[in-house]
Amino acid sequence: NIDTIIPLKSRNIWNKHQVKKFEDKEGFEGRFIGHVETTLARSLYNCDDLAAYESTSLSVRDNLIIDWNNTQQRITARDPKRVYYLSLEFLMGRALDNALINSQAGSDEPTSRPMVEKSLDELGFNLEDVLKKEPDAALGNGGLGRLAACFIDSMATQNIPAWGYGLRYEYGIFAQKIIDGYQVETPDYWLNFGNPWEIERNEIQVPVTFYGYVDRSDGESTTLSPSDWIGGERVLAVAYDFPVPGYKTSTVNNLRLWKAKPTTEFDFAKFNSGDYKNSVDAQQRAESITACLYPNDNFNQGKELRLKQQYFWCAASLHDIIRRFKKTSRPWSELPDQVAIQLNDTHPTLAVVELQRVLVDLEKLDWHKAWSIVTATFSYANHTVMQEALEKWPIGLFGHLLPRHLEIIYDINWFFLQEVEKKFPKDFDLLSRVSIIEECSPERQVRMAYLAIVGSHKVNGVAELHSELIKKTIFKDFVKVYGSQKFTNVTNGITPRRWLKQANPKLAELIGKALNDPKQNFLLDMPKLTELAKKADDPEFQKAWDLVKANNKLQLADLIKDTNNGVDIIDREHIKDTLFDIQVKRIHEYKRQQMNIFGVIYRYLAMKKMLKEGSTIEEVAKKYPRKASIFGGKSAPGYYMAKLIIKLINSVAEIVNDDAEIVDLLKVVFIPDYNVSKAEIIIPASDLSEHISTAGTEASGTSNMKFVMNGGLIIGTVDGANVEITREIGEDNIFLFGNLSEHVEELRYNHQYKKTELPPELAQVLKSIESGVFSPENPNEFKPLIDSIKSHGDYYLVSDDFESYVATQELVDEVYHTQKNDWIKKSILSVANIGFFSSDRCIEEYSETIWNVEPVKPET
Ligand code: B1H
Ligand code: IMP
Repeated sequence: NIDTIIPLKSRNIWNKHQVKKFEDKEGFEGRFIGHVETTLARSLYNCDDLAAYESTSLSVRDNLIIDWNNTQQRITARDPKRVYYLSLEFLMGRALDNALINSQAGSDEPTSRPMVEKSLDELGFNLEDVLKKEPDAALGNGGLGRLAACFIDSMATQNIPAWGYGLRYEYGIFAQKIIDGYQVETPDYWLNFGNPWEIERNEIQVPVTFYGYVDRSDGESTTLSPSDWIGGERVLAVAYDFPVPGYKTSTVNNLRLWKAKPTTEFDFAKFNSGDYKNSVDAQQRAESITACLYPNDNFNQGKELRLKQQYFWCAASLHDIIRRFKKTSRPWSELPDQVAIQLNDTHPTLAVVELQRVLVDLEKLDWHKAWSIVTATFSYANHTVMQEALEKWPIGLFGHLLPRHLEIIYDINWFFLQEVEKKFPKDFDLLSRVSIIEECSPERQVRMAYLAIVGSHKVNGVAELHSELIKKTIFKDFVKVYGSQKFTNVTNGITPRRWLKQANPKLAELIGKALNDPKQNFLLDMPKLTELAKKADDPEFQKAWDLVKANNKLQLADLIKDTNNGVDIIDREHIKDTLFDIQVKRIHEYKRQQMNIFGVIYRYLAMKKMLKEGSTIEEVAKKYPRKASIFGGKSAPGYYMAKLIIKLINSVAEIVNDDAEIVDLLKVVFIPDYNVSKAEIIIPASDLSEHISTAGTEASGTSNMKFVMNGGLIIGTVDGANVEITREIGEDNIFLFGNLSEHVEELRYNHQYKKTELPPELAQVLKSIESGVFSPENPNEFKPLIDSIKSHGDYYLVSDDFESYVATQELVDEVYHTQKNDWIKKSILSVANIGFFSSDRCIEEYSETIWNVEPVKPET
């Protein structure tokens, strides 16, 4: 249609100067130097690593933008159904290396990465050093945000017409410093040097309104008819676009993040009263909406600013989605044929209400017609059953900020409860249990998860166990009301481009060779890895496999040295026979880092006891061979117990690492400031990783998949995706232990109402902590951790699982140190069968069973 609007003359000039992608070294160098000299206004004489990073990124970005334009035009022309993935978190990490790996049109041309590497080398730069200049885009807390990042990679790779929508926080998740063993948070001002990956769209500004009142002065209208919301505060949402390149395709999708800024409207009332300063201040406050990511994982803090963030983002995104839909002049009834909106947890649930408001108040649709369009458009993924994470908003706070939306929620609830009452007459208990409004003191609350269920056509959990659990627990009554077809499962996955090829290039190469696939097309079809199983017993292949792991462990040793003021903790001479036992994830009592560190203490005490009773160090080494226990992860700033766990780990490290008696047989490390870039170094270096949550608490976990994809084995509980990982790779290749989720309730009951004994292993550990072995100056320091087990009901069941945990760790030692070939074989077989956990498979499942969308492939 462009061709008919634009005059031939203009089109000819445009075509003559068509902007082209660089395709070879020459082309790259031209772009690179051009950007250094004009965009950065620097020169040959002051081009440092930072400038090289910026200029390389801008050059690669130019290529991506050309593909982005083509992708968007193609999609506009074909006008297919599109997906909008709404997530308050996108934990992207660095972009440049990923763009270099992904951005190559055909599957046969050499990857652009080696070419750029060579070019930079000749220009006097080292690619690895240049890559390190990029700050992490850490706009997320943990698994939920990283899942969003993996999903948009897979959607682009599979040519799904999809956009991500989120917030452009000025500050990402805080940077973690460890001072005297304690976590200290410092702000993450990631935009300090600007950001070459974002395209500021100053032309796209959406006004968003808060507060105010609903005007019903006509006396005619009801809450169900078009209503006038007279807003109080107004801010603008400005779009920032981030290109999302697919792997081995020219599709480049878009991630649109919104930034809040003041309107240029002028408050005359304030000005006339001489209050100029205050009217400027009020405007300035607009920017605070997108200043900062809430740093809580699996925890709902309930702050007004968070609700403001949510509405700001939902209103701006929906406005954009609707504007695009309207360009095609279709009737509203076709919206669900053109648009699928995916809610990443309940955080974007206001979008449901906002769409209903737009349809009823602004577009004047009949309430019920509007509502059937809304529910056909949305789908909701639940990510947690943790009570403290479930979003609820006090109606006072809610109605003050969004008065019209609260009315709409009451009406949604009213019709929903009528439906329920029709099906289950007089079941008043059921009605109050499923009501979107919780009647509780001191104040009624809006239950966002219930609103998300009622407003969606599908609800899914993120691993089989979790999806079954939500049907039996938190959403049980909704299964009764809707039947179970509305509830489904899509097991999480991870992108093998970042988590195998980028993080572990040597392993990807080795696999490519073994599969006779040097171009690494298996990264698009991970179930192909099963072919690897044939090589599991091949001694040559085992040796090569082990060598890759040893090198990755050396790289992690370098990182550990860097973060430890240049002091080596890991003995490089013995790297191959030191078991790297790693637990990196957010610090949370339910993830049970405390159980891990108790296990380390148990081991240390047992070693000391042997020595004391006259064993030689060789004898000790036989029972407790070399091991490095490595931890990493952030605690929410206000989470006291999690912070105490970090301190305990660091206190134990100090004592154990300095104990000359045990001569390097055991090392304990806490790596500060765990983030995506560090994960890319840490994960490929693991022999064993820990996924030991109390059964039924971890919805899925995704790092478990990353570790296995990199040839690490798992010690884990029967929880989240561990269950399906076991099914895929075989139970011989995973170390499972602990109580099952169906017993958790009873065990908790026992702790509360019956006398339970501590297992002797744990009693011994707790005694040593209480006696001040790890905190001589303050023996009481860790008392709250001990009390939570001994006196407060041991909610996370550490005492119930500790014996089997310790016993399983001893089995791990035995296999690793006495049956190394067997260990390597397990490692190869695990990788061979991890294909199911590619996020490409997730996107196929969502596309077919929830979104009903199809790929739009580029012409070849
Ligand atoms: C997960 C969260 C989460 N589940 C609230 N829920 C938040 C909840 O800021 N908040 O208020 C932030 C995050 N995060 C994680 O999602 C699960 O714990 C993991 O098990 C799961 O793998 C991941 C992705 O599905
Ligand atoms: P939007 O869908 O209006 O947000 O546009 C996103 C991008 O898609 C634009 O910047 C264009 O690159 C492309 N696009 C949108 N509409 C058209 C069109 O009518 N013809 C060609 N390209 C379009």
